[in-house]
Amino acid sequence: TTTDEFLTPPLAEQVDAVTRRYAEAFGNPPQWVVAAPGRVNLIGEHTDYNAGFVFPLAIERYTVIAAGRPLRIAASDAIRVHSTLFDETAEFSLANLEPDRRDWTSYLRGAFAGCLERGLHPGTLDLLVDSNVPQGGGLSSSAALEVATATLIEAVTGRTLDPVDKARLAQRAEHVYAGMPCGIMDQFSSALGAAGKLLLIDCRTEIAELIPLDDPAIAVLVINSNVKHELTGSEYPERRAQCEQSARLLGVASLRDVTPAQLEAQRSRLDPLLYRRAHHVVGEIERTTRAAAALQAGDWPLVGELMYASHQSLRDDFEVSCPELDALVEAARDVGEAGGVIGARMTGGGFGGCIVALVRAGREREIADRIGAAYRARSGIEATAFVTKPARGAHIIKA
Ligand code: GAF
Repeated sequence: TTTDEFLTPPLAEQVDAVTRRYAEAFGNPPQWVVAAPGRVNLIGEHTDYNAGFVFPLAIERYTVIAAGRPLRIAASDAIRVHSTLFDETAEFSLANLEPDRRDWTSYLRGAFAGCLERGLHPGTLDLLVDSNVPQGGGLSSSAALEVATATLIEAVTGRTLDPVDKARLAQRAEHVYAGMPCGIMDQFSSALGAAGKLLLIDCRTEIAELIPLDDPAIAVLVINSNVKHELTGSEYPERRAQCEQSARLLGVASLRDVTPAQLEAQRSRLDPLLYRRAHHVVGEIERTTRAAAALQAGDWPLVGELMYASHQSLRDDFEVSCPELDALVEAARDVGEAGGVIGARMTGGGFGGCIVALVRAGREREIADRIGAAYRARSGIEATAFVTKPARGAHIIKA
């Protein structure tokens, strides 16, 4: 496997680089610097918009934004933003935050709009945005950008948003400005992530239980298939609609309200396709709470089994996997417990992106290499991999 910065560079280094680049781009040092992470989901996929449980962690990969007041004469509501990713500078006005889905500044504009609605008025700013969250890899680079923007506005205005409300604001930006009807998991993880902790989020109450993942013998390995099938755009809303329709036919507010036994008893109310969709969701919600309990008990074989079962269900019942993700998970399974792999599954929305594997610490590189070699032989594609610990959520670095 090509190890793409297998060990993530410390956030402090990224912040130094961003601070220097801000000064180069805008002529003075930044006044404010903030960071918000991406996330990887250990288990609980396509359950968030069904009011179910998810079990993600924020990762040590951050979107960092540096900001200051413009040196030049600028309109009082002008926002100028430079992206290190696109090496591009764009400008927009706080007086006109209409959604334009083709524009990369949409995520920022959506977060600005949400903050203005809540009475946070930052005024004119120069921004420099940098990120080492892989783009398009299903690791919530867009949520990191939305949450980082809202955090920056908190820093500038000296106001604090309730972190769950900040996640909702960022989720709404995704809905309205990116046209993606996502659940709350990604923005919640970025806003509320905690070092050394997984978040068992109850998406109905929007309350998270922090569960330690600090066993030094266990590591989280993320492997990127480096493919992204352009299906997510149409398939995600379709899956969401199918879940809602299933809930209606079963006479409940959401699939969270159905147990596996109830689903079996009422199977005849759903056509075979809707049954499979509901079967995934109802089973996945149960797997997620079981995995959280197993992880706390240190029952690693059970955690692994539940991860593989989750993948299979996403592949066969929910149909959001793809041959590349299946190949990576199979390769992980072939390495197996004897080779140090506890469990693996696709993570995020699907149709490409990453798998997450829980592995024995100290063997991460060897495992990534073996999985990468098998994947290359099968697909001809180079995977990229990195290890991460559960990371701290969005925070202000300089104010
Ligand atoms: C995407 C969405 F943004 C999340 O809300 C979640 O539904 C996930 O897919 C699937 O679990 O990341």
